Amino acid sequence: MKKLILLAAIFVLAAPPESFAQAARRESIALQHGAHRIGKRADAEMQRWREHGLGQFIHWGVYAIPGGHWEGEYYAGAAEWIRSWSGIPNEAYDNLYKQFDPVDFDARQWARQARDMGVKYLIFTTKHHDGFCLWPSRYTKYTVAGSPYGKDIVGQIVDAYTAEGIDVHLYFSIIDWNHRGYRSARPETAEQRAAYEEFKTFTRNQLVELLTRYPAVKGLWFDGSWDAAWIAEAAWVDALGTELRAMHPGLVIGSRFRADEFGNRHYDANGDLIDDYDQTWERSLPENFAQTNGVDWDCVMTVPENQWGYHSDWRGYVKTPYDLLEMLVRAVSMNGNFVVNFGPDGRGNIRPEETYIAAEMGAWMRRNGEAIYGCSHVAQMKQQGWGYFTGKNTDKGKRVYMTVFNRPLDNHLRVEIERGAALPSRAYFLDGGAEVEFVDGGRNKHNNRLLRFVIPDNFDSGGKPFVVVLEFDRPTDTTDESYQQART
Ligand code: H79
Repeated sequence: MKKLILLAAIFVLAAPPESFAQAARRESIALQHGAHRIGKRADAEMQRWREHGLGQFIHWGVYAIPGGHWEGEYYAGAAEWIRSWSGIPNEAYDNLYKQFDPVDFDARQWARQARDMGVKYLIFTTKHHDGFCLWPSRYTKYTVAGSPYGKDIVGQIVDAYTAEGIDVHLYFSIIDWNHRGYRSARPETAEQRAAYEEFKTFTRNQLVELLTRYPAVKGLWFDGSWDAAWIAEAAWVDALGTELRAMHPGLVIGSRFRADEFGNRHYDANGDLIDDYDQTWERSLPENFAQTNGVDWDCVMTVPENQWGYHSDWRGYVKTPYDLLEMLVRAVSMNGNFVVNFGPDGRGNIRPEETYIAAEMGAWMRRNGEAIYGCSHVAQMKQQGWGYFTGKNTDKGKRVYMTVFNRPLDNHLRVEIERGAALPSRAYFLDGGAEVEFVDGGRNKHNNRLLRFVIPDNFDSGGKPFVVVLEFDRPTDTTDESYQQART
């Protein structure tokens, strides 16, 4: 018996399984340009980002002028990609900026609409793959300064959104079809190498310029970093990131900026997330919480199937406000931010579909936003078919929000609470505050507690998702792992 206890003690002292796995993994490859931090950022700026829940993306540039058409021909790709289409000569596209004159553009109106939608941060395209700059960059003539419009658009956006209390993050594509030194494939000849060096310097100068001109911005959202030429510059890109962070403390950068020295993107050779949040979820959501790897992440989503810039003729399924709210709550229930894309037209108008979405989502967020902002994953409740759990800690315990998208026919919202976890003391509708009765449904074979929350027959949410709040008087301090065990 003594021997057994001794053995057990040695085992426990020697290595708790998790940290052992991590240590072993960390030792396996010493990386120069992998993740520079293990685990989540713990500072106030990152916490602020994490609590946003809902964001807005805006794709705007000269591609909004053709709007997915050229000389009467329909372009079936994403509107912001139209320059790459064989149906349009590059030279014709590269001269479109001479017509860029969005007379209806009103940054303050956009910002007010975003505020009323409940958006907490904006990601704005400073420069997409075509290379056209929406700020008057010193480093190229291909900017808004050379257009009939003439004025700085990025500056107006940063000021207007910041004034509405909305954080601004700058989208920047490292693809630049307008720069002679840009290339996707690795440079091979000396000439190509020299040209690419010029492009690198240009890119660095523009990023430094953006952070210098717009000190209010909170982060950079990179795109295009899958290029082999960029991946091969891992050490240089890493140094650039260090430089940008040093000049702008608190800067938030996602995983789509740089690769490690082995060409791994998003997650380095040791499996650790590169930079501050996982940026892989473009137009899709993780299928479950386990798929998120427990890191911070965002999901950027188009309203139609795959159009970011303005396309005058959307084909295929167009999402409803209900769809987008469902995705938003699902994202937050898995610790993600959800970012809805808008593609204003060439005159500077937000299209009617997006105006409708902003109004509908905003109306819902005004009444139910508490279930989104500052909320995170709830580990001790099992996902149910009626909707999603989100939660946050309170002074004395915890509040869990159940957002219902599929109201069960028998009006019973079934809940399974992990054994050992706290039980709620009361429940109420978030909108209006009416009490919601609940009954004890006993325990299941895993010894988890079953509860049923009873929606009154005459309750009418007007066809909209609704939220039931559960108040817990003590913290529900269980872990994902223990719930996992409870289910096996
Ligand atoms: O700005 C929007 C899109 O225009 C942009 N990102 C969003 C936010 C975007 N650019 N490209 N893509 C999205 C996807 C492109 C994938 C491809 Fe590829 C690039 C297909 C071929 C080259 C990925 C990289 C797959 C193969 C290489």
